[in-house]
Amino acid sequence: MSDGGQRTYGPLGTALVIIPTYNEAENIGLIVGRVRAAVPEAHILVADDNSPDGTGKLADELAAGDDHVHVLHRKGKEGLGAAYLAGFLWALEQGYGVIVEMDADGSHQPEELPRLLTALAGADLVLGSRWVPGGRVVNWPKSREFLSRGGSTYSRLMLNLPMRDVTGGYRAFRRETLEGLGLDEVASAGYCFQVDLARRAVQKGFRVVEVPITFVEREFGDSKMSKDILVEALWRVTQWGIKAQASKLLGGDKGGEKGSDKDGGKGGGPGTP
Ligand SMILES: Nc1nc2c(ncn2[C@@H]2O[C@H](COP(=O)(O)OP(=O)(O)O)[C@@H](O)[C@H]2O)c(=O)[nH]1
Ligand SMILES: [Mg+2]
Repeated sequence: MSDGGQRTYGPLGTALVIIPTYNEAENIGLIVGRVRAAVPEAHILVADDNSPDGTGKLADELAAGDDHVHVLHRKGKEGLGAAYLAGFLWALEQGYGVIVEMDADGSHQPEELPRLLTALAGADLVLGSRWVPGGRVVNWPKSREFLSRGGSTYSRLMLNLPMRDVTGGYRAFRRETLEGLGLDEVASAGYCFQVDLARRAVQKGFRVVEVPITFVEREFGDSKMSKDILVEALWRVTQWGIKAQASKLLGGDKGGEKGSDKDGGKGGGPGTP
């Protein structure tokens, strides 16, 4: 696809912000407008799972009026992970240098994206983090905060990860990082997709940096969090943890899987313990 050399913008190349959507009709116009205003040079890919509320059609209308906006229509609801994987492949094919994950509902504020992109100059993967000093959540029920903090702590301990926010979904990757994660082996469908990518990045020795963000609970539409998604996450994280421990005991590599080809996980960066 030609767009007048935009793909070579900046030292890392043009950024593509991938926004997965399922029934986000009230949010899609707002979020696309905010991204376009906050980071005008970036492109956007809306990855819609054939939302019954017409989000995909609204995204098409936005794309028709703006050559920085693209839409990936998927057949049906297959989970956040599957939508991101399809978006990542599209991004790599199109030659983007930086790939960003962002929710559609305004929880990840586009106005904070320049800080994530700046941090990527010294990192392979930047995590927008709620659980480092300076990070916070706004309007989240205590129960949801407890679940999220618990999920991160459990993942950190089970998988021996250095980062504080393991489950967050506001992230910036260099394309080389995505190329090195082994995406074709990722099976996680729901939110444990984020844990899966984080552990892979650490195993492969990529430099992971956490940048504090303010996560704002959605005003419009409904959360897609469900019991199935939680069960998948708990099950997979536990399995990965047990496998990693077993292979350590049996004298396997540090990360517990093949592919630890670089020199171990480097947390580091702002706020990382
Ligand atoms: N394409 C796609 N997007 C999804 C799916 N599930 C959730 N999303 C999107 O992923 C983002 C995060 O979901 P959300 O419901 O806000 O989760 P929460 O913030 O954890 O409550 C939103 O942009 C959703 O529309 C899915 O199955 N397919
Ligand atoms: Mg949300």
